[in-house]
Amino acid sequence: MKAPHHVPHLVCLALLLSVSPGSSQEGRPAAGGRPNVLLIIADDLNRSLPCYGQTLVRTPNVDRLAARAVRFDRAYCQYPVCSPSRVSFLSGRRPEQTRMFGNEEASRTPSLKDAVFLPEYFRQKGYFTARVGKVFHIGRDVPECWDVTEEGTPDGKVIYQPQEPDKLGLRESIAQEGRLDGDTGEGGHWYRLASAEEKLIDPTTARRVSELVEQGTGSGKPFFIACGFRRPHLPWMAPEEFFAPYAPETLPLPVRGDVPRPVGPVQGKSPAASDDSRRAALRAYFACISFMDKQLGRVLDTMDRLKLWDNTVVLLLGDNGYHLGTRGGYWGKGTPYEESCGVPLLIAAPGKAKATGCKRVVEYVDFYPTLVDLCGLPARSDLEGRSLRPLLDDPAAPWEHAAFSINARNNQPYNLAVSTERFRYVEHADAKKPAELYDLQADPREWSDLAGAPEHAATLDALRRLAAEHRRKFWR
Ligand SMILES: [Ca+2]
Repeated sequence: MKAPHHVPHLVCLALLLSVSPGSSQEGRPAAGGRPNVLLIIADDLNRSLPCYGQTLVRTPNVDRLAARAVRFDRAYCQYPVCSPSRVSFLSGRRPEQTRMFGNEEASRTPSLKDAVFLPEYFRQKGYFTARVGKVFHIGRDVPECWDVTEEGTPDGKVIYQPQEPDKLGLRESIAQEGRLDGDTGEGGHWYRLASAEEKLIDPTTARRVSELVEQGTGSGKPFFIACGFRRPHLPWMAPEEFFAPYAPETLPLPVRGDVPRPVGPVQGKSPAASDDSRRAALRAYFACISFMDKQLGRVLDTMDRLKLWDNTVVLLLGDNGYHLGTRGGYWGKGTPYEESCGVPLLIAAPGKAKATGCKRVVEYVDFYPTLVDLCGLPARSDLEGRSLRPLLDDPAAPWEHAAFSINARNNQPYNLAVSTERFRYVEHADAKKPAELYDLQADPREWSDLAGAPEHAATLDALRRLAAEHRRKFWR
């Protein structure tokens, strides 16, 4: 090794000027000035929000965030089920690459053995990282991503969904319960609670996230904090006050549309849920959105109190969409259609556009490169997706990209959906099932399949080629 006095003077000077103490090594505190990241995931939240036009639902805190954010009107998850969606956007790879097609496997699948997850990368680059609640799927956390990792449950233990009222000691608090009658998808069981808000998981999650945001702010490092709310995922459970604004008789019955019930992960036999039952289910889903919204408000209050908006990127998203009976009577997720793959996404970033919508088609695999870009970390070459920075600067910027979403059967990709600004193309691995084409502008519920319409033959052909290109690249 050369002695320092043998190094040319110019190089020494350059080194001195460009390297500040503590910033030159992996794992050391990042250089100052990097923004924080607050990633907020609401489980099974679809676009039933006032900022997306569903004005029956009350979400003052989502509204408040939307006033600071770009609202993406055409954002798509890559797989419309919890764990495959989350593992995809947290790894920056498509489900065909992660090979995560269900909720049963560990999040670091064999295909992700060498992958660096999004929060893991931020941690490596000197961020204080923490998660509370359902970020990876329940019980499928990746501990190496986090400095602090907590379930967000009142007793800190892992609690899966279906047993929640009993596991939380809430059996006595149930004022009313019900279930979507008829076998219409995932079942739709709901609980109206007489009280006990503070015994629920999401308030605990919000409180701990707020504390960790404060801790992160005082840590001397930028923070990456992920907040995973359970609601509005099933069981639809919330205190009475959140049901009260939604009188059943004021809720419009979901129109089923003259289309076959789509094939989701849960197979139904009879679409014949009663009107009362469907109204009760809709009410419970809306109540759970409002309940989640209140918890979101606690986190946003902390952002206000600590004056963090000027140096924090905030994302709010649903991990997948949710059908509410408007496609052939189906309630649930997992299908290749708009209400299942289309998701709400708000991004509030310092110095970027706010209180506006963006009609460009974006994908959840875009999160990873976007956050790396906005936070000034070294770009990675092993990621899918692209930085959304141009759209955060100008939501109307040119953007010629489609979104690809899949589901799988027997551990192999099955449906492939391609979304463009105007159309959705759906293909089935089963060659006997013809491809479908929908005009989302004229027919947002996708009730009218245009695949056989001569005037759309060129569109169908173009989308078929896009799908084939995608399959060639990613399906095996
Ligand atoms: Ca979900």
